[in-house]
Amino acid sequence: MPADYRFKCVMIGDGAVGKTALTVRFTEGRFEADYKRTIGSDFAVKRIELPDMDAGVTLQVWDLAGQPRFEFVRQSFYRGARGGVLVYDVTRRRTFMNLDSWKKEAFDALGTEIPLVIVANKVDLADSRVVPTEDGQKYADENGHLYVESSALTGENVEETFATLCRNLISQTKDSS
Ligand code: G3D
Ligand code: MG
Repeated sequence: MPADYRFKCVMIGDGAVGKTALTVRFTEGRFEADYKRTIGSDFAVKRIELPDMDAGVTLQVWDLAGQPRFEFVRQSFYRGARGGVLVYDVTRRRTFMNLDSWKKEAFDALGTEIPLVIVANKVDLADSRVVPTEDGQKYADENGHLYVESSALTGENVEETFATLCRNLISQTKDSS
């Protein structure tokens, strides 16, 4: 019988990089042009089957509506997270420069480091892209993170982002047991 896992992961990164779009695309299989009504404050759930690992994962994906203004909101957002999806927008270099501060916030709140997938989102906007693949890949390699290029708009690599994270979390769980 396949092994069964449950993980919580958090979507982090600057505003408007596509955290909600990726979450909705992944958990509901669709893209909405207008995200004024975002996923409230808690989480969406999605089941992922990973036949290659003989495993299935029930993944809780936590996404924040707006920026967390209060410490207690931040604490409950991060509490129990086993992995993170750290997103930037390839058309805005600032969002790439801010990756370190998001990492720090997450690791500080958790009191420990967790596996992260660095996601270069909006690759469909090829003409306005300013952060090349090499930069994102280099950042991920140097910091020991995974790296995926995605588009919530086309759906490119969205499943892969979460599957990659789950594979990593499963390996880590196996290592420590
Ligand atoms: P956030 O949750 O990180 O704040 P959102 O970001 O998911 O709300 O996305 C911010 C804006 O970027 C939205 O546009 C959304 O449609 C757009 N977006 C998200 N992902 C992609 C993508 O992969 N490609 C493109 N082209 N656009 C994307 P609006 O206009 O609704 O503000
Ligand atoms: Mg959002």
